[in-house]
Amino acid sequence: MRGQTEKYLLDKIQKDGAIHFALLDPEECSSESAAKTAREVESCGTAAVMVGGSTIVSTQHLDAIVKAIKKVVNIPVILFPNNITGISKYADAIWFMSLLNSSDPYFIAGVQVLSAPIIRKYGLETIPLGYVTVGEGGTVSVVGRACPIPRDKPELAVAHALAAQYFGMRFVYLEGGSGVKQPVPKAMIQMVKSALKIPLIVGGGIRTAEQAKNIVGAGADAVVTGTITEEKGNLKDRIRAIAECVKSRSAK
Ligand code: 1GP
Repeated sequence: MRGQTEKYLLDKIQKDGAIHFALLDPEECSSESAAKTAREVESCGTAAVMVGGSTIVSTQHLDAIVKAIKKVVNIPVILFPNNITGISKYADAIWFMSLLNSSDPYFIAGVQVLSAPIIRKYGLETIPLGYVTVGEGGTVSVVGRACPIPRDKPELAVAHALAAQYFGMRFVYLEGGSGVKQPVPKAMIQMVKSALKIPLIVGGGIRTAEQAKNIVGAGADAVVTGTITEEKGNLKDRIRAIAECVKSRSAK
């Protein structure tokens, strides 16, 4: 049962070759700045806004941010929750995600069990996602008690991604970690993509159009950028360049 947002994402991947997601961390923005950024990224061709972060945030603040974004954009707002506090009834959908390389059952299935009745109550669309951290792994690996896949062990990333697919998850996300120095390696993306039949999302440490081009060239169906939306400078130009590179899949 695919919902409207998931169908939109799949159609867009089909039509554009690959898509860009802008990730907003509720802890790093106000409702006003989130709405402004969302409007800017939408005008640059970004497919959807993801809202979430690795550390604690108040659900009240999250609600205010999602509502403010929804008021000004037409693209979907998809929750990217770190915990049960990452759920807002005002979003279009939620990545129903399991951190597959966590050593803590809470992050693999526990928080999902706690969240399920709330998600049902809110009528949120769920998009099942296998989430795997790689390399430096970032804050998410510490918080989620994950053992990140070493950069030179692509076969382990393939094993995790295949497990996600065999579980019936409909997307896989290879996460380098927010703000890391190096994005997920090209060879790992290539190997995972060639084994998978479901769309592959890659994020973490992507700051330039050139990097985004390499990532989609290696086979990613979607690229996530977060940190650059928090930086000073011309966001529109940077996001437009990334979104255009992603769309053209010119490096493939
Ligand atoms: C983090 O993959 C995302 O969950 C985005 O990473 O902040 O480095 O863009 P950046």
